[in-house]
Amino acid sequence: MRPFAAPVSDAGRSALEQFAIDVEYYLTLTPRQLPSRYFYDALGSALFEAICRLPWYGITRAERDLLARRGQEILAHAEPVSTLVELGPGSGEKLATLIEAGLVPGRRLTVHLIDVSPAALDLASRTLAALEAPQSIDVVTHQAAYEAGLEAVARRRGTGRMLTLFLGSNIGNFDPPGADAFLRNVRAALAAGDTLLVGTDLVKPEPELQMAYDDPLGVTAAFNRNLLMRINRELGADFNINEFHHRAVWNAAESRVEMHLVAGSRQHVRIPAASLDVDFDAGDTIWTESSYKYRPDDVIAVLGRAGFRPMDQWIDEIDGFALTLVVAA
Ligand code: AVJ
Repeated sequence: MRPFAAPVSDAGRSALEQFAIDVEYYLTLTPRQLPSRYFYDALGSALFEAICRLPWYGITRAERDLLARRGQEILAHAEPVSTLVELGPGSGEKLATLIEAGLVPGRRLTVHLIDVSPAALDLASRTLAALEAPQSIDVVTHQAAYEAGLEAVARRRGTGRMLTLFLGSNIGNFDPPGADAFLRNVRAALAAGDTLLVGTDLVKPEPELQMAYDDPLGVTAAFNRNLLMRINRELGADFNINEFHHRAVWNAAESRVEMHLVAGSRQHVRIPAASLDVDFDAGDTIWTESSYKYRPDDVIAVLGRAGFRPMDQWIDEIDGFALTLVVAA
């Protein structure tokens, strides 16, 4: 196996300039918000990896178990696969699990990893390099947003079938119109016959969702509050972190867990790099994340609207998690 890095990055603004622009825009909305994609600086990514090991957060474990137990079946449906693409590979462990579970020996495989974080791309590449695979695997990394990365893959893909992975319930961060639009763009970057595997957390009893997003160790709280640390560090702001508290709520009407940061006292915050001053009263909130939860049929429906036909669905009943395999129609 011979991984090589070929970063394909977005042109234009620097990531820091974009962060400042987004902070200015989202913090002046009503209600105040911050985009959840900014959780993942180095510390935020490490905190997320810790969340994945918490006994109360079942997504990662359920998905890994399904990939290990059903990987062979999944890949058999998608055959003959010559290209694997993962949107947001994280540590690369889930991809490695799938490859170990059932790739055809001797088959040449190209893996494209798409992520905005160079650290994630690095880690995932190394995980794949360490894999004892029965065939040679070429790894191509794309430091880009999912859609831009997929377009780059579409331009340089070889012949043969492509299986794209969108795992970890990352789709849960899109609101319903956003999920529709995103999946249509994914479909547009694929060829008919290509397959897509989507991992989705399922609607489950509220106490379980509450524990998953407000764990007794406070790791999720730290993950949430780290966003303000990042704004302090990168944009020169002076948020008093001690005075912002983590809150997770299940919004049943919208089928989503929301995370908020709640000001514990009055606070005047300066964010120089975003040319912004914000006043908080005690109890004021910043909405930092939505994690939409699906029913198994909802997943098929949203994928159907985007131009995919269902092939199979595997469900972990204990943790309430689904892997859904569809084919581009
Ligand atoms: C990575 C977006 C799937 O929504 O469950 C974990 C992020 N937020 N705990 C999720 C997260 C709080 C996670 N996703």
